Amino acid sequence: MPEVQLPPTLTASRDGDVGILRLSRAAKRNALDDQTVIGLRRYFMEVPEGVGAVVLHGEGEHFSAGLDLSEVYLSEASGPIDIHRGVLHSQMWHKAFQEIQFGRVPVVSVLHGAVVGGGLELAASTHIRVAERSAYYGLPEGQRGIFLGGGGSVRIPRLIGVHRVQDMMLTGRTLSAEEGHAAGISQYLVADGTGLDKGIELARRIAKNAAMTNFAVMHALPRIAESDPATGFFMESLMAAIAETTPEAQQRLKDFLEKRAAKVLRGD
Ligand code: 1HE
Repeated sequence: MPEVQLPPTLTASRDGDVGILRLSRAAKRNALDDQTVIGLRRYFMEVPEGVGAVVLHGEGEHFSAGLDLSEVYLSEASGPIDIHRGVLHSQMWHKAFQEIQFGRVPVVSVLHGAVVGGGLELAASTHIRVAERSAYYGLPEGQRGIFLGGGGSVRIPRLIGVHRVQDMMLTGRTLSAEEGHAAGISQYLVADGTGLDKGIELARRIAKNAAMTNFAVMHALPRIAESDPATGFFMESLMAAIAETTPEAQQRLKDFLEKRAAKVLRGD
């Protein structure tokens, strides 16, 4: 029973402290129409109480075919070309994906089949990407005559470099799951059909972390990484002081020192 009002193209469920959100528009290869993008924003703004991490995955053979092209095709009924409307449309995506990247809890995406255009932009806004071997990545905007619009120009080059994004967009080149993994898209590469279990396993681990550490990793780390070093070192020292003085950190430190906490072992 979804606790958040969602469109029929999204299905929410729960496994303990892990929220699971499924793109549920397989007939259209999980193409992202406006109601789905707005629904994504709403879900991540209202992540149910008690959920410590979310897994995002797609129904059917593909994670997502990207932007629903029928919504940007301007038929005669759509009225005159309106640049302002285009900007607002892109900004609607930005707001939704910001809510994922800088939201309440870390998000693990599970990728399979086509992860293209806006689908790759969506994946890039999540924190951990688990790719099944069937996954492949493409940015067919060049072929469609359009451009990235869901924050991909900002996020995807940070994952794989401007040169690879230019190659994919200019030549239509797709990357296989293995190529994408080597380039930096996915942190995990798993067998077909095992991605969701892996994603849930990772999300369970994430949900067990101290909430302040997860917050710092989501909100402080990326900003520190992009700051000039002097500002970054100072922001890091502040974040470290905030985290270590929380009661939860103190309890966890005590548990370790009194031999009640797990050690860090090879293969963890
Ligand atoms: C769609 C879309 C879509 C499928 N918008 N309707 N994205 C693309 O350019 C990718 C376009 N899609 C494809 O290349 C293929 O559909 C797939 C490789 C993903 C899957 O192929 P396949 O053979 O399994 O499915 P299909 O027969 O092509 O599609 C099934 C239906 O989904 C069909 O509709 P139907 O009514 O004829 O059954 C397709 O029209 C529909 N469909 N993809 C609308 N994308 C914020 S800016 C982001 C910019 C971008 O994302 S650009 C990339 C857009």
